[in-house]
Amino acid sequence: MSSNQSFNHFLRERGADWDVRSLLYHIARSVKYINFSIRAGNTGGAVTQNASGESQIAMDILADQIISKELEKSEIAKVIASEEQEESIEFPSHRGNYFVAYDPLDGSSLVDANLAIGTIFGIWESPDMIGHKAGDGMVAACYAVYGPRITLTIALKDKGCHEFELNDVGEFILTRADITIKDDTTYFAPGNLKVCGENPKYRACMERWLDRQSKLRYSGGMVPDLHHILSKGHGIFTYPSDTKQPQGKLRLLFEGAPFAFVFNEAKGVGKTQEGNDILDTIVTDYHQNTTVFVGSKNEVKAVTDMLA
Ligand code: AHM
Ligand code: MG
Repeated sequence: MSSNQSFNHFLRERGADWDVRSLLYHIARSVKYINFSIRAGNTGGAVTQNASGESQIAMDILADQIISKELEKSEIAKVIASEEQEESIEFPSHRGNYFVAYDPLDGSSLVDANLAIGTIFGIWESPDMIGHKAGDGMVAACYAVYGPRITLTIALKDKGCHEFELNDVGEFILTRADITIKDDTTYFAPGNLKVCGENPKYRACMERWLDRQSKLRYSGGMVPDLHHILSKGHGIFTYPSDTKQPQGKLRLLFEGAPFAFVFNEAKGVGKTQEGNDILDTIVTDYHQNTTVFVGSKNEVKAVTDMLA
């Protein structure tokens, strides 16, 4: 689709309320700054560790700072939580009451290889998530893909899933409205393949895809891998648990829930390995992990049934 519709104009027409649009405005600004930094900045190796004990590169830290500053400026986010910071940050003076969780630079280990990476955001109306289902009060989710083109895909509660692209004057322009995905697929993106060594059921899923001559589309970056599914209109991404990571590797609030929300709005699904809705998981910790099975409905059901 070609259009000249700016994302703010489009979202206003879709009835997104002012606070959410204002948060998204600041999120879009942070995505532009992160993009500049990736193109011009330090893409070097590990410098430190994050809250989950994983390696951070300088870009992880810079992206995190860019986003927290922008969300502070918004005066609408009351509490923010980042994959790169152990503690959430509260802004008691902010007039808004929103909670924003974000992964500043997902797939940052791919930066040196010049593969596509992304940023993920979830937005909730209530500032306190602990003890609630991950989907309770969730009003929006979005993610940016830093690839040959820079895209921002935004899903709003009951208002669909839409893609915008950064143009050469720094505006996000609508490229695809109302993205939907089909129930069946011929694409697969199998994360954590090493699980095949310890879990014969996951190996059986692999063999099923090979027998069906499904097409492998896996980059190692969750954001571009899931954007592939939404762009092609079908697919499945899987990231099961293993003995070292019994709850999975990916984070519930920073990765699993935002994408489950996006896929629900696109008529797909986001499930755990047990076949439950990711958005029904009770939040006990901002950094808790989840297994992730997202994409085309029938395919996710077939695979989670096989793993049961
Ligand atoms: P990150 O948030 O530390 O970048 O980790 C998340 C990434 C996902 O993008 C990707 O799907 C997954 O880790 C791949 O992990 P692995 O290569 O360890 O299986
Ligand atoms: Mg991540």
